[in-house]
Amino acid sequence: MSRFINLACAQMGPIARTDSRTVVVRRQIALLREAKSRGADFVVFPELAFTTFFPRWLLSDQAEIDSFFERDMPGPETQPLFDAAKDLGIGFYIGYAELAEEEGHTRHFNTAIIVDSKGGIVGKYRKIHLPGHAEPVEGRASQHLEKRYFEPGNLGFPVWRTLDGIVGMCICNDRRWPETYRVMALQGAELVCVGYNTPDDHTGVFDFDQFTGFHHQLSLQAGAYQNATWVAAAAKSGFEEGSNMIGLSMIVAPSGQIVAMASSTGDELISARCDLDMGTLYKRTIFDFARHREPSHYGLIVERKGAVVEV
Ligand code: CDV
Repeated sequence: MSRFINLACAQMGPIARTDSRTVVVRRQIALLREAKSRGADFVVFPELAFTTFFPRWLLSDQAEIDSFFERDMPGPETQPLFDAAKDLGIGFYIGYAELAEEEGHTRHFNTAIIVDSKGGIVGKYRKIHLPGHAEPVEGRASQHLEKRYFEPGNLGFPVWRTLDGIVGMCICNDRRWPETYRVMALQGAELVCVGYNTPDDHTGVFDFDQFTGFHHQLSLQAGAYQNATWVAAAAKSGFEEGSNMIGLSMIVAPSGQIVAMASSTGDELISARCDLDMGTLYKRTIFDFARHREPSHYGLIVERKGAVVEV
């Protein structure tokens, strides 16, 4: 059995602080058009794709902070992206900073959505694993203040029936955590979409930072293989406002193999013809969760070793 989709990742080069959303959306539409010319059904855009990666700065003026957030999706400046996708008949995943009025107060989330080929929002995910700090770390040349600007997502890791398959979402740092993929895989995920912004000095410790590209690849390839799912990952990359952001956007098969990878750190489209049924093979054999997983035993093993982990 085969269920092919033509999948693309639209890596985006740097976005300057002064770039308007109109300018950014124009670049995204150019990438969508290229995707169409390659026959793509679906395009994955990066995390926080409409603005520069503002959590690198310590900002205290709430109005300035909120200027990086979207109150409506689509809004007046982002609507042209939805219109273009609908005209081209292509669906997409995109990340943005979401300002929501919920439970009687204003809330800030790092969010991603799936939009179908008719321009309708199919699903929303809010980033759960927020890296970095709420306050600047003394002595660090660069900061990562996501914990200051966002609260952890409150929507879990759902999956959606779309693209003739089962699709899930995560955002950037989520891709390093095994539970991200496993929670979606337990719901049958066949494709996990991820947008990211990864500076090449994200720990501030060279011994770790020198492996930034490797750890990114390792996380995606292990996540795909161990969960029998395709993974499509799109970077915001290049030298953005003083920060070097890795590229390496890639599409990984359920075998763990990279089937497409970006070679630049600018706007670049990568694509691959992906058989969603490839994961089915793994799900029926080595990763048949129902037959081989032993969750009722995991707790016993942890207890016997005297670990402090509660399961
Ligand atoms: N935007 C991110 O979540 N970035 C993190 C860095 C800061 C560690 C990442 O995991 O790539």
